[in-house]
Amino acid sequence: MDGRGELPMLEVITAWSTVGIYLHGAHVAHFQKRDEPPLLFLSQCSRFDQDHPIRGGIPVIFPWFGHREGMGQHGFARVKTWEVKEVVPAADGSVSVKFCLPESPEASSYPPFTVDYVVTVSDSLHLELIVHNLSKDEALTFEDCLHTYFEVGDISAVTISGLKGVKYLDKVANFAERAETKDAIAISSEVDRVYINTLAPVEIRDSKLGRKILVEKSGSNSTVVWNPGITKAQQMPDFGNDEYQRMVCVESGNVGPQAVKLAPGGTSNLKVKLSTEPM
Ligand code: TA6
Repeated sequence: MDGRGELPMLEVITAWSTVGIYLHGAHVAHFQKRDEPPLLFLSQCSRFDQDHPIRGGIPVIFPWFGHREGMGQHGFARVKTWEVKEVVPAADGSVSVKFCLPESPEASSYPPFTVDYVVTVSDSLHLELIVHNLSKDEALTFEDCLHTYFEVGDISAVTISGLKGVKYLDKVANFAERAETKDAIAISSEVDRVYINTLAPVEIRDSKLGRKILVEKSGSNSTVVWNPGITKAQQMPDFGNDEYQRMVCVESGNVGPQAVKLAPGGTSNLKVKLSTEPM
């Protein structure tokens, strides 16, 4: 079906939930369980065109995270039109959709690889990013991240737990290295942190919406926590000035010092499970 901006979108409806996935970036833009608010934040100001990433939902970041001189931010996968390989309804009522990243000129500086992405929808959302190094003799080094934007009732009534004691690079303080001291992280200004060497599940407690969001992962050593705050929000053309109050990103990947080095013929699997519970 046509989504916003006439970008092709796949809608999957299960007994528990509805999901909307754009082929543009294999971008999950919407996931909602029955009788619950949407899980994912999607900006009212997002662009929906071939040249720009969608603001919100779950951007697929590959093969680099962050800024790269002359190459833009957060890799090219999020602005490519992915192919749908298969849609598989399972006996338990869940549905899996498998996408693959088409070959692209931007990949020419890397050893040959394939990237598949499997989205499984049920009463929770399962995501798997599978990178395979086709080379027989060259290692493939890359960063990957599922850059999830969560919808929250009010950012000032949200806490994030599961990262206590974990070291992080604080982008707001010029990547200064720090250690998390809080059991429950509260957000009252711009936060942009790359937590390193952590496999831990993260829980987002949203007392305004009365729900807990659980982010479980494997094949990921980094967790990124981001909220632009008011000033950055005003500087972003595809983000509403007050939308920072209704979202928080908790991202799962392998970024910065934790880039993946994949041996010839090797495969990496970044898996994330997103689920909710009432508080
Ligand atoms: O993941 C956090 C971050 O790297 C922030 O620094 C901020 O730039 C955000 O991603 C959004 O990046 P984008 O390129 O989508 O504007």
